[in-house]
Amino acid sequence: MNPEEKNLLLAAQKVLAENWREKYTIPSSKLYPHQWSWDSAFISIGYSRYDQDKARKELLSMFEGQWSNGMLPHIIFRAGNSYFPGPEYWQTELSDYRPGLKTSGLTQPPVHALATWEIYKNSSDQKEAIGFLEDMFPKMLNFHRYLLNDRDRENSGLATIFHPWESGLDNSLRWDEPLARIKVKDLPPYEREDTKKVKSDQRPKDDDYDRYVYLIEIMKKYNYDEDRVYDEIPFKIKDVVFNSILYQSNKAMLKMADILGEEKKGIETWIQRTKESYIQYFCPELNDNMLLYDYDLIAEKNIMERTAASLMALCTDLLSGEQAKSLSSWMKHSHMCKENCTHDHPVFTSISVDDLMFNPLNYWRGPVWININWMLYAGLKNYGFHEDARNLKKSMIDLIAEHGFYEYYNPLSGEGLGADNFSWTAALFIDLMLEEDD
Ligand code: 2M8
Repeated sequence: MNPEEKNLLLAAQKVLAENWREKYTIPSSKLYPHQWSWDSAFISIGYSRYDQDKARKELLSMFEGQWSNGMLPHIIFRAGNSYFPGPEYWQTELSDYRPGLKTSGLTQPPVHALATWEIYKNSSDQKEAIGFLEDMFPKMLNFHRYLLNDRDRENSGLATIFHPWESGLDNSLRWDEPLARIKVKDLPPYEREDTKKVKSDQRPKDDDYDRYVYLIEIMKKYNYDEDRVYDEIPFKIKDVVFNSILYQSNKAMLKMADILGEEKKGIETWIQRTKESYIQYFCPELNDNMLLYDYDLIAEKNIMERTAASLMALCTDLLSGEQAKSLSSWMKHSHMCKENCTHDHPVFTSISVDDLMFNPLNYWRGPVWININWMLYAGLKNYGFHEDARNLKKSMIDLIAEHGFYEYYNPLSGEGLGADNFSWTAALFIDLMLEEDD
C-alpha cells in the first residue's frame, strides 16, 4: 500500500472511530444518531478486516433489539438524539413481541448472516470465531424463520416487505406506483427532522413521508400483529434486493451449520423454495438480459422499473453462467455505467441516467451508493468477471478518495451528497482496501 492509500485507510478508520459508541456504530452523527440494522451489518464487515472485537460487538449489539417473534427491527434507539420518527412515535410497547430496548417496528434487508460469515473468515483466532458463530447462529435462524414464515404467506421462499423503509432503498422509483395508490387518511401531525439537516432536494418528498408515516399508523393500529398487518397494509412487495440478500444469507447459514454441526434441513427447505420461485416472481417473461423486477402482491404484477435492483440476481448464485454473462454484458453497455456520464467513475447509479425520472441529487433516485456497488462487485467476482470487478473496485476507491466518505454521490460530478462521514461507505472502503487480490 502506498502512503496515499495508507492515509485514506486511516481516514476511513477515523470515520468509524468517530461514529463508534461503546458497542455499536451510528451511520452518521448528522442525520442518523442511532443504530440501524443493515448499516450495522455492512459496518461490521469493514471492522472485521482490522478490529474483530468491534466487528463482533457491532452485530451482537444489533441483535439485542430482536423481537421475540424473530423480527430484527431496522433501528435501535440508543441515545436521546433527535430523529423522526423516534421511539415515542413508534410506540412498540403496543406489541407483545417487543424487546426491552426501544426500537422501530419494521425490519431491513438481512445482510447479517453474510456479515457474520465475513467476520468468521477474517478472524485469525479460530476459537473466538467459532464462539461468535455459536452466538449468532440461533439469532439469525430466528430472524430468517420470521421472514420466511410470518412474512411469506405465499410460501414462496420470498419475504414480503410492508414499508419502503424495509427495502433500505427508501424512495426508490420502484415504490412510486404502489405508494401512489395509497389514500392517506387521518394522518397525525408530525415534523420531519431530516430536511433540517440535509437539503430537501436530496431527500424524499413530503408526499412520500406522509405515506411512510401512514403505513406506520396502520402497523400501530394492529399492534404490530403480523397477521393483521398482512391483511390490512396497502403496501406488500416481494422485493428483489431484499430477497436476493436473504437467499445468499441462507447459503451462508448452511456453511455455518456445517461448521457448528447444526441441523440444516429447515434452511435447505427455505433455499429450495426460493430457488423454485425466484425467476417466476421476478423475471416473469424470460428476457435475454435477465433483468429483475419486484413483485407487487396487491397489484398482482411486477413493477417494471429498471433500477440497480434489476441487477441484483448477480449477487446470488441463482444464474447459469450464460444468464450471468448476459446480465453482466447488459450492465457493461447500459446507461448504469459511466459511458454516458461526464466524469470518470463507471460506478452504478441507483437508476439509469437516461431514465426520465433520473435525478442526480435525490437519494435513491439517481445517486451512486457504495453498498449497492459493493454487492455488485462481489457478484461480478463470484461469476468470474474479474476484470469488470477490478474496474468497479478501482472506480469506487477513486470516487471515495476524490470526494470523501459520503452517504451517496452525484453520478455526473462525483460530488458527495446526504450525510458526510458516513459509516458504511467508510467500512466497505476498508473492506475493499484490505481484501486480498484475486
Ligand atoms: C436511510 O433510511 C432512513 C430510514 O430508515 C432515513 O432516511 O431516515 C436509508 O438509506 C437506509 O437504507 C439506511 O439504513 C438508513 C441509515 O443509513 O438511512
